[in-house]
Amino acid sequence: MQYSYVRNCSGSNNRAATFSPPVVTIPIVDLSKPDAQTLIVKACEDFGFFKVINHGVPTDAISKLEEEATKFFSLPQSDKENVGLAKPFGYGSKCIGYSGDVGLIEYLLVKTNSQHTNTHTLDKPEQFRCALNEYIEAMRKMACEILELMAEGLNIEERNVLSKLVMDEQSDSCFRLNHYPACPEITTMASDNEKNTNKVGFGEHTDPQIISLLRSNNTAGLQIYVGDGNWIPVPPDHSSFFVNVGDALQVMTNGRFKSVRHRVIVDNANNPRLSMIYFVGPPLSEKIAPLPSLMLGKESLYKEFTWFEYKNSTYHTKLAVNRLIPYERI
Ligand code: GA4
Repeated sequence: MQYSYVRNCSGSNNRAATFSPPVVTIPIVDLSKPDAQTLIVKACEDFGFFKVINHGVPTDAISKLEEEATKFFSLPQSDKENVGLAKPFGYGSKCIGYSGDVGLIEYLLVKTNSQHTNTHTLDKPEQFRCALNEYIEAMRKMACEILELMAEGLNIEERNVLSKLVMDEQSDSCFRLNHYPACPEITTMASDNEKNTNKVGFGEHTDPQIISLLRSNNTAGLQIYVGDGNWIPVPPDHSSFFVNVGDALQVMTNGRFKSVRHRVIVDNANNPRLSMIYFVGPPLSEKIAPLPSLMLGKESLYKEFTWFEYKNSTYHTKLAVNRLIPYERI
């Protein structure tokens, strides 16, 4: 079957072309199986992206937060804004970051080492805060497990070389709730590419952190870039998690793992999309450099930098920019 597909979405040529998209199966890692570590490493090398099943996160923690988030996003605009506008933490609507990116989205971005969200204007702030804390704790646990499996899969003796960054009290992790309102069908004669441009929920980007753990309701929208102009829709699965490799992990593995370019296209005529993402960031003072045990005489592809430096530079870029380029050794 021929599909009308969009080529070169990440830059140069935005003309639509008709061709068969590659058949890409998103890797699935069953955390309860002994081959999990091998599959994780392969998925991070091939896509920088995989789906996790049998994760052990209590269904109750997920549904409680989903319920609270749904209540929050259905509040009057002024109540949502009263929790504090995103700078970068807080409530944001349409505007993402400081460089003029916009999307069909509203969100709540919070730090995870101390709950900075001012929820006093909410009807039941305690309920929301508890649900957030319980969920974030479950994410921290899962992030540790995945990072330890990664280290094992990479044959690194120090099993906690990555997971210790999450456990560190100074870990600079954060969490975001994204709400993409249902968007009525665009009924113009626009090409698929134009329609995609009109319906950007969250523009294409890579995550700057180590890994990100994403869970959404059953509404589609997430797409990953697999090269050669091909964007692959990720079928939603509300009972699983999706893991993104971030820029920091790409550097720590000296380019062996790929930080995945992804975006959200809002194509949901009836159902809003709700996603919850935990971003695993190292302490601000942490040097981001290839792990010595992976180098064995090899040259680093990157100049050394701290997470503080990288994060700062990140906040002054547009979403779509490849933020690692200035740190590449030529
Ligand atoms: C992308 C990953 C996380 O959502 C985020 C985003 C951050 C923001 O929304 O404030 C950024 C974006 C993200 C990367 C480039 C900059 C910063 C918006 C933006 C344009 C919270 C993060 O850490 O980086």
